[in-house]
Amino acid sequence: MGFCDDVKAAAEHITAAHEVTIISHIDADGISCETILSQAISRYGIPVRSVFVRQLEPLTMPQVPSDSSLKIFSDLGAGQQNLLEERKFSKNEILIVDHHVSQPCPTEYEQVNCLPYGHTRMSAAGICYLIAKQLDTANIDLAKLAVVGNVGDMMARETCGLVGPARDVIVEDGIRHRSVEVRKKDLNCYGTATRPVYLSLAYNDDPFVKGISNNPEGAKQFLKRLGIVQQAPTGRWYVWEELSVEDKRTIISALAEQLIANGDSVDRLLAETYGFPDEIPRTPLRNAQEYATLLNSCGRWSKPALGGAILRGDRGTAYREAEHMLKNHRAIIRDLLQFIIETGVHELENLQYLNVGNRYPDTIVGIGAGMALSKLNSAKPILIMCEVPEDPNLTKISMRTTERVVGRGIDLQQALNDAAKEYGGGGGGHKIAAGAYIPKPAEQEFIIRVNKILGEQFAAQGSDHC
Ligand SMILES: [Mn+2]
Repeated sequence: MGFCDDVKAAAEHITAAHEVTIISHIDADGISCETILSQAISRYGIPVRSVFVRQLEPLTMPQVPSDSSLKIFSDLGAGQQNLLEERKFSKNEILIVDHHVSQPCPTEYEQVNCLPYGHTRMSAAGICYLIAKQLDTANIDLAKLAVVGNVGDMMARETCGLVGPARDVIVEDGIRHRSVEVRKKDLNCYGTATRPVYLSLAYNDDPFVKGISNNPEGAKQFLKRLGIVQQAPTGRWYVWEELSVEDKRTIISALAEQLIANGDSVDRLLAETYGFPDEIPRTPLRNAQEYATLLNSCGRWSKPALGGAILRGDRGTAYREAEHMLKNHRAIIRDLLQFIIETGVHELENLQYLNVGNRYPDTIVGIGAGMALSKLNSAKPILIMCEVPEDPNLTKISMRTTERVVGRGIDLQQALNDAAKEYGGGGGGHKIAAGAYIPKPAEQEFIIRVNKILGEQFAAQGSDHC
């Protein structure tokens, strides 16, 4: 059986159901999964309802109903099949659509997972889309949502663009449907639809351009020297997507020259990016990255269904509420960032760490850690601890690092997973960003353990890191 056979089998499983419950994750990928599946299934004429969980764990399992519906787990489930078994779910009432590592389980639940087939750069929303297309080729309008989910899960990050089936099938479908626009060799930069150009450049540190990254005034002067008109006659700042092709080219060439002059690599300067021409200009809905941030902020503030409403096309109340939430999300992250910088981190040989206690919601601590990294010693991964509101005995760990450090052999997912296991906790994520839950009393020992594992990873690669 190949991956396509699994997709077909999943579609057949769905069409045989009289009712479906979708259990999905609350991040951009999970929210996209839920909307894609629920749209495709209800279009097929099967009643469907959805439940969002921040993680599938004993605490959240009661949200999964015990009824006769087919329960589809999307963007989660592969690694938690033991929980399904404990609940005594039978094989035919479960379908798992996931892209995380699967856990062996005596009951062989039906699963569509791209990982065993070597598709490591496709998110769960990508698989959901393939199933939706199998149900009806008219579901091609959902390709755009799958692009948002994939980009939201950082599937385009390391390779500066989507690759594999996410690119060859999903993006191509989006282009054909005219709802996705591919910009080859675009600037690899965030905020191209909403931020003044100089801020987009200044907030970008991948690649890090001396004098521009982390330096808004430097970025503004850089553009001025190039003769770029940065403001409209009204005083409003132009965003990247509004600039002419010539202006964009001028800026990209000058950035390349700057990198080369500093002896830095230009490898990550350009990326393939995905725009949505049917959305209103200068809104976060105009490109996959910013759209995903909007969805993530909905999820992180416990309103995943609001993100779903936007994916379904609500540009009225839901969109206004989400925009408001995004603003709030950013303000709190800025505050967290400030807190991290002001408080300072403790440095060990291979990592730097900080405990923020209960000051910030555990759902945003990882983002703050990632942003703080560029203002700290980015050669050392950062580890942030915080309290878990639902369980005072647990500590949530979030770790972030950079592409450069990943290139030196660091795998945070592996490090946290290995260390957390020793304390009866669990971890997950990616090489560049990972998280784990551990018992609170083990905090200090745990950090020392992670520091040691990271040292081994650096050594295995033979790199002299810091
Ligand atoms: Mn995912």
